[in-house]
Amino acid sequence: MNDMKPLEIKKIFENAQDFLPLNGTDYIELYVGNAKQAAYYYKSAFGFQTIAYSGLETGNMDTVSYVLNQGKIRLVLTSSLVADSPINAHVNKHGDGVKVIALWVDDATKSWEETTRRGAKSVFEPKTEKDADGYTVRSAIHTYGETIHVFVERSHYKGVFLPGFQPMVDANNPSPIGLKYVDHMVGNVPLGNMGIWCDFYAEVMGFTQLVSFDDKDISTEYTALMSKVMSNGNGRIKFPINEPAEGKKKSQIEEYIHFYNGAGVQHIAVATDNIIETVTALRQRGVEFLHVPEIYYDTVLERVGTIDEDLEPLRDLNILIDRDDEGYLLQIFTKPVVDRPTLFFEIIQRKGAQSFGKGNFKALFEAMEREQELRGTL
Ligand code: TYF
Ligand code: FE
Repeated sequence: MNDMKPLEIKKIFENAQDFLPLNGTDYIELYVGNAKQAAYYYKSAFGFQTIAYSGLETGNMDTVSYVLNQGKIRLVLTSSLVADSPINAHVNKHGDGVKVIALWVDDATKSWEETTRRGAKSVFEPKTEKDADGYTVRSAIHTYGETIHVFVERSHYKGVFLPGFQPMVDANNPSPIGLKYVDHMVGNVPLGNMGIWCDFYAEVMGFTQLVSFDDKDISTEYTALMSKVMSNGNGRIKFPINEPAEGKKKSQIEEYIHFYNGAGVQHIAVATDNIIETVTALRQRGVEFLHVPEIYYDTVLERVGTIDEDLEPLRDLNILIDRDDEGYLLQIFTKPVVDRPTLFFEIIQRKGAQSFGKGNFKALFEAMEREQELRGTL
């Protein structure tokens, strides 16, 4: 410590200060072809409730957005009302997909200054938006592909979402099915780009690397991939970044990159306190999940040891189990929720474990390959 140069000490001090404190995920915005119908899907299939709206009726002549909520999760579904818009271009290129991962901060101006000073490319400078319920400050930077991070400062706002949105009460709102918060969001990037984006999260956003998987951990016949998990200081934001590993046939990551036409969000993992109830409800509502063969359950308890749940409902629902030093986790993956084989959801219940289900990778990726085979994209 004593023979450290002043610059090194400054760097450590800066990191300890956490130049980008994040309170959590604020919202996830998808650009979609038909927001009204997408909202209906997330409501009826996933138990989200409509809370706010922006569109023609609110004086917005260009775009329409439905804001859905469940637990702490806010999903925004946005479509264009006009031709030749950036939203249409996005949908044309990527299909329906995640445009914005918004992060809740105390100071959106400082968040923008600190990140752009470290090399982030600005999308928009800090701007104040107001209505009768107060004001918010938002700013935004680019991340992988055409995905962006919006910093949202909302301590002076008591409205239901953001200025300009009107509350939307829907008598047909479904009851929630136990989705609580965003656990992590995964980005797929092209071969050779994982390091670039991990460095971005480290240098520009002050994140640290939690874990790293290489193709020895996660190689099946086709799906070789590399993955590194980046996390912010308080651990509320976790962004695994995947890239295809070299020398294999078409891995699921390449399939994604092909259909998404570049890097983008691959999956949104949402936490539940009761995965058996949540997945039962999702299946009843028609959500489709990847299927892992029954044989997985013959040996799983030998691998993970004793768990609180009965194995039978987990087997019936096809929920996967993994254990690490800190505890265990239960997880399951939906099939793609959009037309292209791109975006999907993970439902996860953590019982101590803070890892990502490494013990399930082989079974999971083989299940994904069977789907690829059906699509003829393997
Ligand atoms: O987020 C994770 O790391 C786990 C496992 O293409 C995983 O959910 C990793 C890569 C992938 C799909 C799932
Ligand atoms: Fe995941």
